[in-house]
Amino acid sequence: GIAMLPNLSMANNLGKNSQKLRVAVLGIGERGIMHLNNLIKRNDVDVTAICDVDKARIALAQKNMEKAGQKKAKVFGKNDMDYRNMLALKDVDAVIISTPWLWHTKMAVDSMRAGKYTGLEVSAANTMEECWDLVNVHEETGAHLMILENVNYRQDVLAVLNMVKQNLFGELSHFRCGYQHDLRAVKFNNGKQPYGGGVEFGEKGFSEAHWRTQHSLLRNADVYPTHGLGPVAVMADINRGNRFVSLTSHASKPLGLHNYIVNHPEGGPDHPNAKIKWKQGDVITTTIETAKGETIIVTHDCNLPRPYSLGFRVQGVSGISEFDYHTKRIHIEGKTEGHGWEDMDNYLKEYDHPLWKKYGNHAQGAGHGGMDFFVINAFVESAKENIAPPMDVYDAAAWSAVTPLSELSIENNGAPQDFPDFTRGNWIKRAPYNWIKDTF
Ligand code: A2G
Repeated sequence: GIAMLPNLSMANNLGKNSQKLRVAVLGIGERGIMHLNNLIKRNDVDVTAICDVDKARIALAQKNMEKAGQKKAKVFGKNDMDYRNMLALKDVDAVIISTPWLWHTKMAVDSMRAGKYTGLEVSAANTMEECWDLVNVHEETGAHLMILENVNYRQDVLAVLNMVKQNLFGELSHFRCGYQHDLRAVKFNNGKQPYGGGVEFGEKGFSEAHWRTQHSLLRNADVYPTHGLGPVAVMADINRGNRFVSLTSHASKPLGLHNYIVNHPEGGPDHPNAKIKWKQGDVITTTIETAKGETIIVTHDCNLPRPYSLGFRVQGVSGISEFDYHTKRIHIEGKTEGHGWEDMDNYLKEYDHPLWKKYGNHAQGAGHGGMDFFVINAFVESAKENIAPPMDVYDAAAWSAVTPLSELSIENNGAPQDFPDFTRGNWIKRAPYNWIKDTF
């Protein structure tokens, strides 16, 4: 544990009695175990409680904690509602929630009501009512909520944010982003392992196929907007001098999931799942307008064969950048020669974010190319001081609101839908979080 963190001076910000932050981990699936593994490496955190209804996942968590030399955590999960008994514990300061989407808001609301500093996985909320629940309960209780959007900490994303803050692109005008990830082998498996091997889901599916696939069956909406939109929202100062005003959304027809079932060796045209009519269109395109007059095109593309890409584009009066894992290119007026693209490597080096300069090497092992370290680091550091996190409840609500609003727009032939102002007018005077620093 401690030896792996040579350059971290943890514990210098702790409360008066220099206690460690006592964290409960709620949900220990594929995501929760990654958070647990990162938490137990830190010397400023004690994981005091864990909760999952699956005994095998509890056993895995206990094994990892023992290996890391951690004290035994209290165990919860004897039924679906046992998490509330965990939230009642006095020796829990903060809670990390990585559960199926339909549990997110319920659990986050209960956690804030129990006075816990709450970290909530993406996407935060499924309906407009849930978006408001998060905001209302935060305001009632004063308990903070951080949306755990790891992509906001991706190295290229933070470098481009640095470019934005240093005005490289000039006044901003347009963004593109999205979640473009072939999830067919995530949505279907054989009930034995998390990824692939069959065309089962729901009761017969394992891990995400057990609960996530249902959303493609029942909703024609961008059900997963935050990996793309989170980073763009921060670049555009959303909820802090700017806000999402309205959106329109369109969906292509649903072909991908049916096609996958029919062509899979474990499926075929006579497989019962081949009869299913999927509701979610394969490519969902949403255009958001902001108060400052920018537009943002958000794409949800998860049911067709394709390489992974969040498809970022940042454009302003002085230039443009398009970047994802495969392509990174830029054109800056007065800097880039000619009318073509310039490779972005030099810019990414020059504008590398202070956090990545400081912790980049250490973060590499943390998952998703390192960004998982930074999102947990920001959560822990904010929770230790009990201050508003970098990505707060208003961000969670505004980013997640794309799901119900895109659904309404698609249902109404692309009719515009207004975003509520979750900040109740305060977006005008809320100062942007200082993202360009080397702490969190
Ligand atoms: O695929 C990726 O890891 C996603 N994360 C995650 O959110 C989830 O959808 C997963 C599916 O198993 C990113 O794209 C950053």
